[in-house]
Amino acid sequence: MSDTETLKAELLADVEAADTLQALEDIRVAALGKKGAITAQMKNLGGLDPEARKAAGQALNALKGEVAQAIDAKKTAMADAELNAKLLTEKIDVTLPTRPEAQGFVHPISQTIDEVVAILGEMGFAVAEGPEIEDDWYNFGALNIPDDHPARQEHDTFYLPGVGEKGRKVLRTHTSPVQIRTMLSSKPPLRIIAPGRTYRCDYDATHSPMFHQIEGLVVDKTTHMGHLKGCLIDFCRAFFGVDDLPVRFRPSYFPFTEPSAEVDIGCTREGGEFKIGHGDDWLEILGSGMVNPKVLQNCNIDPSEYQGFAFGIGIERLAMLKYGIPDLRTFYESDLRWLRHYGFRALDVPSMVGGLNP
Ligand code: 2NL
Repeated sequence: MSDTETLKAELLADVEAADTLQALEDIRVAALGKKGAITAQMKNLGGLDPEARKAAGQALNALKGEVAQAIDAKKTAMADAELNAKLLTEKIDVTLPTRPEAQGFVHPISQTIDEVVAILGEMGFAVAEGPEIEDDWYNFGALNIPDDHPARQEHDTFYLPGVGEKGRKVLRTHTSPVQIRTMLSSKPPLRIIAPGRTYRCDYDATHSPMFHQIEGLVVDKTTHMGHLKGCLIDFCRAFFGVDDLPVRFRPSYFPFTEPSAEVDIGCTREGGEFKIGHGDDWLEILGSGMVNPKVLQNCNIDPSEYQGFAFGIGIERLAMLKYGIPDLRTFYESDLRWLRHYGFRALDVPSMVGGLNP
């Protein structure tokens, strides 16, 4: 056997016999390191004649490769053996809770819309949607809001450049145009709610230029004021989670309803303390009325055959009252600490099953 072959046999036997990563590393250094056996033989090549040097050089290079490969293979085998041993002894406890992960929060506006939709959905209302950029007629004209009504003034409504088929373009100031569009596109009986963003040119402690509303509309042949009252009393009691919540209907005026009523709930304001649910004071929470026959007519519904009731609810106000949020402006500041405090876990899905206020 040549020197190279002897060295190869020795090194491969050493690798085979090694039983720790450190032993393998020692072999690598002893063979391929600066002062290693193969390196030493490489250095001797200079003394050989060219023919012999070429053959010996090739053999040494091949040996280097084989030894390095044998060490790698052994390393992999050792890692596999270690893993197999671990798998045999370790068990995974699938009953352990998962590790906590950063989770987002549902914004109180979204939560409140979901709760209102859950209550009214249970009563049989279907959700309807429509564009936030509207034509003047869907937002004002169809609703019997006269041309000189203060709401139409430039300083109350965001007008956009351009004119649609039905008048100037506006950012809708309420979600009523969704109901107008639904009345025009489908036949009564109707029972719909329209939640969404609305816009008015107004900004102070209690007004934001963008805010949220839910409006409701029922149209049928026998719909009357008693339905309006029953529906809204049930809604207020379910939303605030107070079974005997006092609810009061106070005469009011809207161009799109006749008669109109504002709805108040019982509360107390004593010694700086404010509480919903009982007491001798009242708090306004929504507006309502029987749909003005002119509005039905504008939507091609015959008012001698059909009647309807409608209502409008401001979401921000409901959320502030129910969840004790003192400042309207904080809703839109995107402050994550605020959201962590006032927000809801994604799995707190509002539903009437088991009540909204567990
Ligand atoms: C309020 C008042 C209200 C309506 C909205 C309505 C919609 C159609 C026809 C008739 Cl399509 N009425 N909506 C009716 C009464 C009151 O909102 O104070 N909202 C915060």
